[in-house]
Amino acid sequence: MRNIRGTTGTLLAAGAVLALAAAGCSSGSSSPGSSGPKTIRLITGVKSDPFYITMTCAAQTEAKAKGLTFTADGSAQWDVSVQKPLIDSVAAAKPDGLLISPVDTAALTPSLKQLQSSGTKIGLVDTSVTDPSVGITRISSDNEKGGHVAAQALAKLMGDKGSVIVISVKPGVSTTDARIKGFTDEMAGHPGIKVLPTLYDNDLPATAASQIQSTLAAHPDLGGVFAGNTNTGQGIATGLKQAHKQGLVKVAAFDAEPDEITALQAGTVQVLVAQDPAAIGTQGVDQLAAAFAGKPVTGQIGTTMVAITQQNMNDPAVSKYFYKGAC
Ligand code: T6T
Repeated sequence: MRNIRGTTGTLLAAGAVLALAAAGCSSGSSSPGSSGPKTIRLITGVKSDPFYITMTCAAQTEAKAKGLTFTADGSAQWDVSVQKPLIDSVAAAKPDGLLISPVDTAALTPSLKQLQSSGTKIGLVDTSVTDPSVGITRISSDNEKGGHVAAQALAKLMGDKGSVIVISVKPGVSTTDARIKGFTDEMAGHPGIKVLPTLYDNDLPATAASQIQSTLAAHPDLGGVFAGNTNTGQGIATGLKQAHKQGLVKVAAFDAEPDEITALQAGTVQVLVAQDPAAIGTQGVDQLAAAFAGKPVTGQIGTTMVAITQQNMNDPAVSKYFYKGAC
């Protein structure tokens, strides 16, 4: 197992039982700073995404342990027009704290700044925004480092030759943009490998499946693919099987949700760069709780990643990083 430690890599077990409703039994405070139990709201990138489900489980568990009222929600898909109304509805509730995975590095910033100026403390979990004035804490994997690791693994699997392509979600997502940067920077050191232009699938597996098949048709020497996240990894695995190229074209994918684990077991995917969404969720709650108590807050927290292969996936120290599709 290779632990890819972040700036302050923290190893925490994944969360337990999921309930996307409020955790606390008492009502939250009516507005930031008022008396009574503090209220934290969580808005994830995509509600059904196992990465965010695992993060929500852990945040819920930590909030309950600290006596905080906790409610989680998330977008139905990776889209600013879907996530912005969620932010607006949270603003109306005036919670003491908001943990959010913004689906864009800039488009949601005005709404978040307005919420912050009304007294809600904001923690950016997983993704972030470009404006440094937003949020009292930013917690995520070292995504650029993860991109480097994926490229190193893929180059080795490809025998340092042939073409490779990156397929990811959409431009303007802080995490996947960083992964692409790390990957392409690393590949620049492998002159025998040609990096094709990056494709974006809008987080739709079916799009990724068709993109990989059209890439195969146009580039017979395609030897490797880097999938920027779970849905992309799923789609690429499907597309390679449909083209009967599974195992022949090597795949490194970010994340470790159930379908990706199945693809790893089947040999359709060779490397998964798993994150620790549970630690991100737990740390998010801890930092807001510290702020509520007037204690020091850590502005930037990097969480652990693990490179998973068929060789180490049955090690409990590795399999504990598998994401939950339903807690
Ligand atoms: O890869 C994770 C997350 O880190 C990223 O920001 C968006 O996609 C995922 O949620 C996986 O689908």
